[in-house]
Amino acid sequence: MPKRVRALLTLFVPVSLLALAGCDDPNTTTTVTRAEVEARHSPIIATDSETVTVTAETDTDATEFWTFIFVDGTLEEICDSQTSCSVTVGPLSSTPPGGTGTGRPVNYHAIVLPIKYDDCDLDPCNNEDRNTFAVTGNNYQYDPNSGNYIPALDQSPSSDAVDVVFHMAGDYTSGSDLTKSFISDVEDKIYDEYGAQSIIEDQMQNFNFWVYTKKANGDDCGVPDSSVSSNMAFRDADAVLHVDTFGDCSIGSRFSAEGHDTKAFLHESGHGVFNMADEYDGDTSYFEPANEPNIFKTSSNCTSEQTSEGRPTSACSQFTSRQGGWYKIHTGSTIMSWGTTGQPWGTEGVEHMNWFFNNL
Ligand SMILES: [Ca+2]
Ligand SMILES: [Ca+2]
Ligand SMILES: [Ca+2]
Ligand SMILES: [Ca+2]
Repeated sequence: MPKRVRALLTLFVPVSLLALAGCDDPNTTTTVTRAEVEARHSPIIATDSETVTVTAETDTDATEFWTFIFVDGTLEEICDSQTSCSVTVGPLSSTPPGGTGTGRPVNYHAIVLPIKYDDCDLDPCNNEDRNTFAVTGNNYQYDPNSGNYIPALDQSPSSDAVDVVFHMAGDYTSGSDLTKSFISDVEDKIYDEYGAQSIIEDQMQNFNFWVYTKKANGDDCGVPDSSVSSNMAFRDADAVLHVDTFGDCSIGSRFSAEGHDTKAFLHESGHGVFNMADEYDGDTSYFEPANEPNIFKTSSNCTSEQTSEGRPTSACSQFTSRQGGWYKIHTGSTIMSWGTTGQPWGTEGVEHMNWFFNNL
């Protein structure tokens, strides 16, 4: 793009957006019914010596559209009718506007704007996604709040969103700072593990992800530094990532998982974030979730649910004789029977997940 055009757009985009939309073109007869954009960034938390790549994925039935990407208040990229649009910027300064301390939140947003359409069922006929992440000092120093937490992907009001806090267990490093490998593992959990489960990916806008700067204990289902209770009273779940491979578990809304890709993070999220019960026959503690349970404490609870859902009651079977015997309809491996990325939730699991997101 010529520099002059880019400069003009930088000045006039807010006004020109609407003026440019809906240009008459006798060669098109399109009606736009869908125009959505989702933006993401990498690294998930950037130091002030790293570049940052922002990618906007567009989902629209417009045949022609523009995608605009703004980072830190500046228009950085315009793409013409490309489903995926990305730009790399920085390194970005970690100096806050006030000039004191180290680290600051950085906003970016992507806008999709259909062009050359005849009708648009959307009002307005554009869509945007606006996210915030942190740029820190070289060792992940971040001073803007005194609560020892850093935004990794902050995108919705905490009162409406699932706020997941990542904690680094002591086996990542013997030093006192957060490490790049931990931050990279956090990014992997968000984009490549949650992001690979379509039910969660569809609801990604309803999550905020944070990193706590104080180290946690990876044992005993993950024990965060006790200061998190007062510093982040708004949080919904604590995920303690560790390097060593060992058996993980959850207690209430806290859980542990390997930082590398194992079954633990998704399965323990099923407990600690989504309040689902285990679906395997083993040494665990069974319970029937109050809403849309994924397992049942009696055969009749299972069969009456199937009857009310119009499914055959023959699907119900006892999957364990432990703790009085528990019942299920799932078959094969599921997230709550195992937890490998990409595994299904099962029919009752899907109903529970849908209930969860419908009641945020
Ligand atoms: Ca977003
Ligand atoms: Ca929340
Ligand atoms: Ca494990
Ligand atoms: Ca159900």
